[in-house]
Amino acid sequence: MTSRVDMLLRSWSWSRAPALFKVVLLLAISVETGLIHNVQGKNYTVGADYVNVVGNASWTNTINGLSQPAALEAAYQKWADSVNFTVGDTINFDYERGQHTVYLVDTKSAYTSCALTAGSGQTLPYGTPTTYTIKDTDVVLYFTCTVSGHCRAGQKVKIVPFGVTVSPTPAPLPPNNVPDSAHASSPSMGTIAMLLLVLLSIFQAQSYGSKSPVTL
Ligand SMILES: [Cu+2]
Repeated sequence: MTSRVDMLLRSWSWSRAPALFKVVLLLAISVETGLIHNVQGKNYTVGADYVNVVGNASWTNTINGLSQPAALEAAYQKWADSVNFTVGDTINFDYERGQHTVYLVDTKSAYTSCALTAGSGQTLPYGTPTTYTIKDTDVVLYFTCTVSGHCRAGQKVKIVPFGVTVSPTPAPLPPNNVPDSAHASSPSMGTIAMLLLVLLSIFQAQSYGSKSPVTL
């Protein structure tokens, strides 16, 4: 089965490939296989597209300015269930400084009852946005806000990293809910590069084979 393509590729050797090409190819493979991707992690904004807010700050104690505790908590939980968090992923809490806080609660009971006493957790330092990066030791993360009444108003979210927490009736995700790094998917450059590399390895082995035996 010697095609014209086969003959063409036989004349090509990996060892003769330009160094830059090899670097690009290996980089593409690293990205595609997740070696680089996992180190960077993905960014997720809490409540994005699930919690309707005035403005863009989706870490809030109201829905469109109205207090709706049950609906707000449910919306945050739906958002959390729509994401598969893993190590290195960053959770963004988007809010105006002074309006809210991000409090990582130690226990489920403190989270459930909003009993946020001293020592029941820790406040994350403010940032634009305030962030939390998932660690490999994380099991369940309980987040809420320490501003008076906000926890009871439904400003709380439970995040289970690594868990398969797909909601039974997944809401359709608007395009802008997709994390940035996920936009560049489908048959990507990395996939194509990988196929090329496999092909080249085979043909290189064949061309060596004419001089000395090579086992694949
Ligand atoms: Cu708040």
